[in-house]
Amino acid sequence: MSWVDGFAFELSEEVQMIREAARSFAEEQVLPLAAKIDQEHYFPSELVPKMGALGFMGATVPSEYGGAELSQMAYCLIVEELAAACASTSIIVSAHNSLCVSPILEFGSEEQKKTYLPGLASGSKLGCFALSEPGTGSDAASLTCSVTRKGDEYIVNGTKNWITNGPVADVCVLFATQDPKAGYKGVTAFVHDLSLPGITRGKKENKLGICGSPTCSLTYTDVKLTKANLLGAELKGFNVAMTTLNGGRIGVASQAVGIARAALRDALQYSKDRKTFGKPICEHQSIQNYLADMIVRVDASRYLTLAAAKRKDAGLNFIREAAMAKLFASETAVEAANKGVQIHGGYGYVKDFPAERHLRDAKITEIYEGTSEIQRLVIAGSLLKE
Ligand code: COS
Repeated sequence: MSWVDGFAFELSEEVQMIREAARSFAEEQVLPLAAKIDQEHYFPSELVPKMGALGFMGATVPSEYGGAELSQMAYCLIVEELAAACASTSIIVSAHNSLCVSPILEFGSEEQKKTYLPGLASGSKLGCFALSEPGTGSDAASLTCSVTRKGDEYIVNGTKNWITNGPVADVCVLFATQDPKAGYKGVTAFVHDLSLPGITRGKKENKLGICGSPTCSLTYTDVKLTKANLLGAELKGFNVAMTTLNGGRIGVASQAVGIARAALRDALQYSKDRKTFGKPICEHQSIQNYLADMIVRVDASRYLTLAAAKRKDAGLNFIREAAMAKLFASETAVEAANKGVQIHGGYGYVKDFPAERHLRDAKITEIYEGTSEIQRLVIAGSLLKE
């Protein structure tokens, strides 16, 4: 077993096979595209159907809806493998699965599952999640995007922000408020096609990292939805959002583990190739200290992440564990990527080497699907409740 696998958990034969398949795909088909994806802000559309065929786009979806019916643990390992090759590709998959497919699976009617899941699971359709707004991020209950019921129709007006996959998505899980004064008790969730009249996509955001994962705003102007679009019950949308984000945080934690692993992989190789003072820099103690700190945190992050996934698979409460995994893994990704740049010296600061990309890619994991500050609130809140 190599350091890349880590020591955490005995994996079933099936999960090991899935990890191997994901690793082969990531190394052979994703890694060679990673620099182009980053530098040209290139959305790797050719990878999506391939990942659909491998079961990555409907990882936990039951086979009756065209999915791969995998465990959360297997899903986490797929996201980690993809992230170790290309962080952009991993979040395209993770946002699609965790934030669009999962709430449809968990809260959707039979009709909605039949309508949306087969296309999403095959990769012929891409999903997104519209919760944040220009003035609403961490304070997720203070939505201003409004929904008004008129007979059997729901009319939506407002703007949603930071929509991962937004520029290319086909299906959206949307949150809007029926009563802004009611806070979280006014929120209703919907699932709908993005081809509906009245929806406009904003400009593609020019981001620091994960540059191949396209992000935009979505503006709704008198968009007509019906009961068929209601995801869960009216006014129960905040629960849909929070439940979805609890799961999403395990996905982001897996992405962060993958990025940290990539930073270590590249720094380790560089430290063997680069010589100073007459020997490879990996023979200097200061570099060894960095490498040791990196692997400890990578393994610990994976351990926390798979522990949260295991609890989810077992049907146990995993809110605190998911927040802990995301918090620790995302801070690990930033720290490992930063050390990776330091080990590369000047070569870490230029785009000829992937070290600087890992640092730019890592930063977002401390921000999206709940900032580190929000994760600490969730963790402390759960302690105080006990
Ligand atoms: N999982 C399930 N339910 C949750 C929850 C969680 N993690 N956090 C809160 N809830 C429930 C509470 O139990 C409560 O429901 P009941 O009244 O039925 O018990 C309800 O939600 C409101 O809880 P609370 O009053 O704590 O909500 P707040 O408005 O204070 O918000 C935080 C709580 C800050 C934790 C929440 O807004 C949050 O997670 N914000 C981050 C949002 C985010 O991740 N945005 C990124 C978007 S994706 S890029």
